Amino acid sequence: MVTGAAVFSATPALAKGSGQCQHQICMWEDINYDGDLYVDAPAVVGCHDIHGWNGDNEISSVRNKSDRYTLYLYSEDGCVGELIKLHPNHDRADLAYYFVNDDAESYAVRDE
Ligand SMILES: [Ca+2]
Ligand SMILES: [Ca+2]
Repeated sequence: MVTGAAVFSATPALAKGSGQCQHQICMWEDINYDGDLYVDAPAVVGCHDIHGWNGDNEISSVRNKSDRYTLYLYSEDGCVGELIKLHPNHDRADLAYYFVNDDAESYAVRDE
């Protein structure tokens, strides 16, 4: 696990051109922060929907750019069914590596 994570964490710099987002919580359709940017939102504490038409069950890479808040992804709307947790200033270039690719339907921002 640790070895694989190190390999993935070395790649984000290459995807910088397509991987830009304006706010702190960012989720893309494709791995390596590419494809459609379905979520580009400020880190507001609480439960938030990923849009049901463009976003639900499509998220493949995620960034939590907040230096304070923790991000959780859930398999169902309403923050039900926790998939993965991202500490502040963490990202995941390929959610398939964590067996949660194309599964998220909502997310929560928490002050922990
Ligand atoms: Ca996807
Ligand atoms: Ca949703």
